[in-house]
Amino acid sequence: MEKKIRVMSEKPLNAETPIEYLRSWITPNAVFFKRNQGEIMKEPIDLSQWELIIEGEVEKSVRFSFEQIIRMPKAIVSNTLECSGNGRSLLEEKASGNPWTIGGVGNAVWGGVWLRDLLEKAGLKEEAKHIAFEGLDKPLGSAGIKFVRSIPIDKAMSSTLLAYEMNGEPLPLEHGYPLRALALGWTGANCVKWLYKITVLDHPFEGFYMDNAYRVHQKGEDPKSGEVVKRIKLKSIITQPLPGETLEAGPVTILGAAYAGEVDVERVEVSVDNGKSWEVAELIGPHEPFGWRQWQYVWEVKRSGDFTIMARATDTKGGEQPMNAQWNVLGYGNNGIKEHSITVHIK
Ligand SMILES: Nc1nc2c(c(=O)[nH]1)N[C@H]1C(S)=C(S)[C@@H](COP(=O)(O)O)O[C@H]1N2
Ligand SMILES: [Mo]
Repeated sequence: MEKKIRVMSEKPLNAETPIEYLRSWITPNAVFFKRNQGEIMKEPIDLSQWELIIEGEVEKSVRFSFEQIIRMPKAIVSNTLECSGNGRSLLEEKASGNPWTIGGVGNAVWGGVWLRDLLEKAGLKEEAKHIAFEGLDKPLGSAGIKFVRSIPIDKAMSSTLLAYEMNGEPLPLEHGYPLRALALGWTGANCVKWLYKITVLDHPFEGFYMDNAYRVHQKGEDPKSGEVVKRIKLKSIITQPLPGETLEAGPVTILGAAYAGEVDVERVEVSVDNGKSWEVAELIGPHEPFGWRQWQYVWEVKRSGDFTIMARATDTKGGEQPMNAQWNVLGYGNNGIKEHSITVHIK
């Protein structure tokens, strides 16, 4: 059976993973969500034409061919990637942007090199504070603004991967072939695809995608005054049953995924009575840093009717998922328990 993704827009390509495919620890590349601001090249770039440039506040500018990169020590890590706007359409008060439900997230095993290994080859100057990434995609729209993003030096040196492999395949074209940044545990906006230039700066990069988009702000506030989206927030999603599904009474295995970005998920609890009582779910499947946890809870349903199911996660640092999301103009970081609840009908 051909795997189908839910396309929200073709140009640029924005598509989310259908809920059924979020039940696996690994999200298959074919249905892994795709989020783009610009136009993707039609053909993968010829690797002999590709180079990675590192310049700016460095001792010496350096260039790496793809061959040089794959000869370097390899890192293999799991990482759950989530778009900052994931869950936006579930907010009670509408927020502008792509109408993601819960499928603007996926977990993959990535192969690549640590960004710090490359930065060390260039040699960082004392002024080095932020690392800006630029990709080869073409901007859409008359303003012609490129998707350039920067991350703080600490994140770049501690836990940022440059990935050339995704779930055992060369990085697919839509996901940034041949190389992408992955600020592990941070939202997708910090993970520039089709990477070709890294600029070391003494300040955060200034531009539309840093100062206007990807800022958490309220109506009437200057976007610039809002916080930049960085860490993925603690969240639990329900992946089985589907919202609105009709089921027979008897045992029902409720499945879901919980993730906390840089932090580990400690516990997931489930309520089948709209939040009145809670039971602990079982965490199942692989357990890796930056990767999500799959969980299950077997619900013994004895009577018919409509039931609202909720899941709530706790992280190992004592963080708890909020009952309701904090609304903001662009609907970023929706991790509300209520917003992610589902209702099912028992026959
Ligand atoms: N060059 C480039 N990188 C980009 C983007 C983009 O538009 N251009 N979109 C970002 C956003 S907002 C997200 S959520 C992730 C999505 O990654 P994916 O399409 O591989 O799932 O890529 C990020 N990297
Ligand atoms: Mo995103």
